[in-house]
Amino acid sequence: MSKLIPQPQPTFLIGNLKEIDSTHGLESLKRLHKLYGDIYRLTFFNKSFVVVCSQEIVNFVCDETKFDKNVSQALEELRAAAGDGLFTAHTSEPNWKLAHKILMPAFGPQAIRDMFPAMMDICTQLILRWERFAGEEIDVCDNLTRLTLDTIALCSFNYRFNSFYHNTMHRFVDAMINVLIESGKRVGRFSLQNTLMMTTARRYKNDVEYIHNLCDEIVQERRKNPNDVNDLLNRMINGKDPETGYQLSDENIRYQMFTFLVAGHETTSGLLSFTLYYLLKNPRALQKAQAEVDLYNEITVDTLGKLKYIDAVLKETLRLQPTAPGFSLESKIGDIMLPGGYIVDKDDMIFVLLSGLHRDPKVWDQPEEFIPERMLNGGFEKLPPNLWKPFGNGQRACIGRPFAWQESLLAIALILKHFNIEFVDPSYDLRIKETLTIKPDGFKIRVRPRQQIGFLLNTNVKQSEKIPEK
Ligand code: FDE
Repeated sequence: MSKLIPQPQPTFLIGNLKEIDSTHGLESLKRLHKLYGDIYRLTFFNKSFVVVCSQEIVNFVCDETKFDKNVSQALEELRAAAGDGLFTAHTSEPNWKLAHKILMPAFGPQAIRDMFPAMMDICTQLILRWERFAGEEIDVCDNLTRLTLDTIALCSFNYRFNSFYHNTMHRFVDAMINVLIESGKRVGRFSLQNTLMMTTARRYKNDVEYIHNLCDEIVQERRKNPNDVNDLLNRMINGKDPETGYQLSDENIRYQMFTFLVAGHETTSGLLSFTLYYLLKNPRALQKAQAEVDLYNEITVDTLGKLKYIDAVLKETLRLQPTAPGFSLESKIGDIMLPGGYIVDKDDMIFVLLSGLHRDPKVWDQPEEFIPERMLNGGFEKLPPNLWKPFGNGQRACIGRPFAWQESLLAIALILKHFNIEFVDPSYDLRIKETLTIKPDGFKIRVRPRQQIGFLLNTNVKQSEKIPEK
């Protein structure tokens, strides 16, 4: 027996648009999850979308023989800047497969290890800056966004934004944020409205152009001064499909660069910010994480693999705050019945709401609590499948996962090794800022250097090793 998917009462023409707060869309979806349960339908204008929140249903839709990534309307809008780059491409577009094949090896284990020195370079800039700001207020997201943006640009394109050396963020960041926010807003407007809002439309166009020009400049520079480094940019420029010999076009390279700069820093900066937030809210976890880094005098690429507790902290943070808050799917085989007897058809966009999945009380014990221990020793891998999906699903899952992981382990390890951290406002309660991704809003900390600091200036002498004064 099939059942009707619950839906709030739609309004003529705009459907359920009024249910969604335009700056806190995710909060609206969470609210509707509480009201309507693990599956509900929303219609916007003439589009229908089905939000799924339980492990049982998500597990079903993660079957790639039946479902594929859906390029949602928000992603469709983003194609003005990201075109058929990996993130915004339909799986059926030839450029998705081509780029996937050519670029995958750039994120393989050896390639990621080779990026360690560049990651360390940028992370060291953060540590030095925080040392100078000891005791002062630090805006966490701002600093960590500088870190992740500079890291992806240096590792992938050997380009330096030098964000830590400027007061304001690079113009690229403003342009990018504007493009992300505006792409989101365009979804909630009639297309005529989008055309009529001329100032907004002009700014959008200028920002996209600025981003593309910057990408083109980086490519031209590399073509003028080629090197044999095995980085992402060289793969984009020189990589060939081994079977067909096809290469990425100049236009597609530009789209991929924008894609990697965006996907490679927004989500990771959110992850690191939420991690510090949860550590501060859970002093015992903070203590354990700090004790773990203190086992090592130096943080090398090999140390990172041994930081099992911090690894668990990152995983648990992504469970509670998946910084890419969901992903979209569609049926490949027409009408299909989901567990519970609900039928979706081929035009329904299915949205996996990760805040629902990651807190599904049927599969997670104490789902609202931050308990990194549950992620230790294979943790959730022993639980039912597809209950933790912060990196998406299957062949369309995140290509940057190992990159983001190494970068995050390194950042958290270095921060905890060198500083004691505290809230500026101990009563701070999590507020969430949404663009396409989520970040803590207004989260500030103070840092105090710990005694053994000084490695950067090569004065790596522990207190106990100092020559005693007579
Ligand atoms: C992807 C991704 C995803 C899926 C989406 C859909 O499905 O729609 C997700 C969920 C994600 N991703 C998430 C994340 C998180 C973090 C932290 C990250 N992510 C990071 C990163 C870094 C980098 C570089 C990246 N990332 C990138 C990327 C890309 C390119 C993509 C697309 C892929 C394909 O092919 O599709 C993604 N990412 Fe991420």
